[in-house]
Amino acid sequence: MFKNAIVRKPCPKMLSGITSKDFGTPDFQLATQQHEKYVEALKSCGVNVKVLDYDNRFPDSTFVEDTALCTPKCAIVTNPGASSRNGEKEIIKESLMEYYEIIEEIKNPGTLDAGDVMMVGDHYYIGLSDRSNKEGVKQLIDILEKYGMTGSAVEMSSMLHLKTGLSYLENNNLLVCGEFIGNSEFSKYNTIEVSDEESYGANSLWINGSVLVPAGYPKVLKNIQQLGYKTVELDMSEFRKLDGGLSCLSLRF
Ligand code: CIR
Repeated sequence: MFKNAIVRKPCPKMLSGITSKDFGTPDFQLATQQHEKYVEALKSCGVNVKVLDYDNRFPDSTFVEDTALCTPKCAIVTNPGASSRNGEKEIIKESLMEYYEIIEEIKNPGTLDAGDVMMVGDHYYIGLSDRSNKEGVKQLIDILEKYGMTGSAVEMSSMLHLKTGLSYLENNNLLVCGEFIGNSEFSKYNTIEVSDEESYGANSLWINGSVLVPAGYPKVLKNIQQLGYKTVELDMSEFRKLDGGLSCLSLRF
């Protein structure tokens, strides 16, 4: 169960955030409204939400998930792999100090975005993406083992982050999309395949028994509901324009 979440409001500068898509420029006002609804949804799942002010120095800083991994034993501040985002690690560290006595850090030459990290109990799958390199993954595994947890690297080739195409919904249920379909590392789970046309829905978010699902992906929604979860649909259009999904907008612990 998650007790806490940390989010950061989107900033006006988000218009120049990183994107690989051609979905247009985000509308800052609309993004702010969508973010408020996201916070409400987290609260409705019983989580205390700390809402951090926006920081216009970092266009992508609303995607807090990438900047830290929050485990039950310690927080690990990452070393974000995109240069325009790297400084976000300093500003998240201050906030984590309110919650954690132990804060570890991924250090150069290791890079890591925690969007590449998927938690399954006390095991963490870590994607080797363009943002997270071998050294960063190794450092993270070493830190996890120091505190009695485990980690394993997952090879990947095309997706931005591991959780762009994988979401663990607890109870052995795993949403799987694109390059991860058929990957034997995940064969022990009850895998629910997400088609390419609904791929954005593969980043759905389990919170305390409910699942937040991006609006507009009816097959994903139906499949999740058939597993017995209560669902909350959220419009994510403005964050999608910057390759950001539901999980990217919060740290949960
Ligand atoms: C980026 O490219 O870093 C941002 N525009 C999107 C980050 C999305 N984060 C995530 O998937 N965890």
